[in-house]
Amino acid sequence: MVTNKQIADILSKTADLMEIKGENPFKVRAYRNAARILENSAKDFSKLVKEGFDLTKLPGIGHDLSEYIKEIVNTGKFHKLEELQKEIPKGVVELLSIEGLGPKRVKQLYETFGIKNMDDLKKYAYSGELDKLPGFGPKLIEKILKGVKQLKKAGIRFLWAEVEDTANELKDYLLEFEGVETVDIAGSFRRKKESVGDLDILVIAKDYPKVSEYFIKFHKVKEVYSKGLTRSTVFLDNDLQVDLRAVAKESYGAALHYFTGSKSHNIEIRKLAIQKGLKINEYGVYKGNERIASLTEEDVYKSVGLEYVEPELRENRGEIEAAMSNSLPKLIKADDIRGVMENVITKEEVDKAVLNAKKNQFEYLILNVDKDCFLEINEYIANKNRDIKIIRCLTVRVDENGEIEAKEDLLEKADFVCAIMKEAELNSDMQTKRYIKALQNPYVKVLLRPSLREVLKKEGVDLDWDEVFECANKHHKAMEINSNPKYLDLSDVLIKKAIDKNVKLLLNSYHNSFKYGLNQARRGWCEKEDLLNTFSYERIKKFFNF
Ligand code: DGT
Ligand code: CA
Ligand code: CA
Repeated sequence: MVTNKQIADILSKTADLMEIKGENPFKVRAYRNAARILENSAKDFSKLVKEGFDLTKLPGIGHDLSEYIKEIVNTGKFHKLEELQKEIPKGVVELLSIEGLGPKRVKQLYETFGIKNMDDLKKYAYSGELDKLPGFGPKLIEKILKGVKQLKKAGIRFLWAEVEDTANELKDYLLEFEGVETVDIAGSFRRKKESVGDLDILVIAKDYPKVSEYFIKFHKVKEVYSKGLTRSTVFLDNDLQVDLRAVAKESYGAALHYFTGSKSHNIEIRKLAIQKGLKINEYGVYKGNERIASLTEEDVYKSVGLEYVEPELRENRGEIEAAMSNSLPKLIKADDIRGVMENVITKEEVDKAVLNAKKNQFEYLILNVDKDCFLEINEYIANKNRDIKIIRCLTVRVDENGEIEAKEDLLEKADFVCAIMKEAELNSDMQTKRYIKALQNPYVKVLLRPSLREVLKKEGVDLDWDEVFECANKHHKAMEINSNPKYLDLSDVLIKKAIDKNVKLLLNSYHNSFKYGLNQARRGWCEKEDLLNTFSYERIKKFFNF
């Protein structure tokens, strides 16, 4: 379902681009008004459209806009915006994110100097030529310079797994310094989000100025952006931003809660506090002038009537209601896992997977083998006892029509069969049908890389997941959580949806990377019973019927 906010964003983005292009100002204003109406309306526009309600009956929405809103609700896209995005260079649009630059000024910059991206803007801003433009005073130019400097880097995001080592190294580095008592990396990193924008580090230290001197000498620091009395910001050699904040011991819990976020979780907690006549900020929870909680996060939650919420759940996806009614999930832990699936192509990879499984003290190992090397690997497994139960899984591809591409005699040789969908350009309806057909195939037991997404790179397929998960549940089929940090497919949101529909999940590791999949599972509210990897060998056997 498209939310009002999403529709409004599309309309106001369209208005921005129309203005940059120099279209009729009255039309531009009509789009902006419509966006505002949508954003402030208590009615759910998606629902109105689906119910066939005549939108032109609402103030401020004429015939054209009504059609546009229908298009956005029904397709999730807007043709006019897509046309404008083709016409106007992407870099020009990005200039809008600089504070002080609206569409009018961006248009001036583009038309007068041909400035079409951040780099152009930076050059002109530093050269002093911008002040030739009417309305560009020294204050605005200073703002632009600041914006360019911050934004260039703030725009990039990193995979969680990509910053993991650096984050841990930094934590150890800080803990080594005399007088540093506690170090925590808060923010999205603590919430184990698949990608992070920057690192937010909190420290309790006797002498913060000395710690911050030490901090900026960390060997990966490339640039010191700011150094203040309680906060410093640096950029590392890979352009990762790191903020260091000094926190007082007595308010550490409140600060850790505040800087762990997410922002929308914090906002909901604050609302809850207000309802109880309390005030909450990064220093504590207050009743009038009296501080009633601040030392630990548990204290903070307790003071607003909630049980402790694990960081991975703090995304405002229902965790606050669940905490209120003591019905938070008992999140899965690494200890619960009795075996993972590993992808192998070569014999060396088989040996390595066995070694890792033993190191992890697993009861069994599921080897996932592509159909092209299945027979060879199968023989290799059969001819050697490895002191661990091995389950042999065959992976086959599913074509555009939902048919699997493998001969029956090969399918019979595996303990169970996984399917992966080939990419296919289909509309949402056809895609859903294709998935359902694949899931109804009696051989297929698990769907791999279900959405074919790539973190930060590619959105997953567009289809009706409710329908697909209902079908999976009905036919007893499982969905993969691919642990490769580049994929993490299913995503946290879809894992939660799958669990809500009672669909079982299977962790697939990639060179022993299952902890990333596990993080994602926790973010998706996964409990022990939801994950096949927590089943005993006998139970797995029963589930897959081999
Ligand atoms: P990121 O860095 O984009 O991956 O995401 P976060 O969640 O780490 O966000 P960041 O670094 O901007 O801020 C860290 C935390 O600080 C955030 O999760 C919640 C808190 N915070 C930041 N700004 C605000 C705010 O305006 N209001 C509230 N309530 N909390 C905020
Ligand atoms: Ca952050
Ligand atoms: Ca930050």
